[in-house]
Amino acid sequence: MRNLTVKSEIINLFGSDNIADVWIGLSDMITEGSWVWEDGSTEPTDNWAKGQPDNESDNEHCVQMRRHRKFNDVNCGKPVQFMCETDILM
Ligand SMILES: [Ca+2]
Ligand SMILES: [Ca+2]
Repeated sequence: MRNLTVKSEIINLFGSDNIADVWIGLSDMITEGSWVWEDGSTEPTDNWAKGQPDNESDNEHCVQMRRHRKFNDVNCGKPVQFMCETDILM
């Protein structure tokens, strides 16, 4: 995610009430509590669902977006939908 504007647009696009549980490419696998996007950026997010991230059972290091565009850390092995980032060629 290259900037907050793009990130917000993606969240708005995928965060409808009809789409839930989508991987967003954010994790704290390297250092617990230090959230890093797939592109290596560390832009903070305030989209956490209430009580999240909770690192339940000390085993939640990947972030999914739930309904209403709220984020939750979950086990990285959980099978959910995902989104990809790509450059636009013009
Ligand atoms: Ca974690
Ligand atoms: Ca959680």
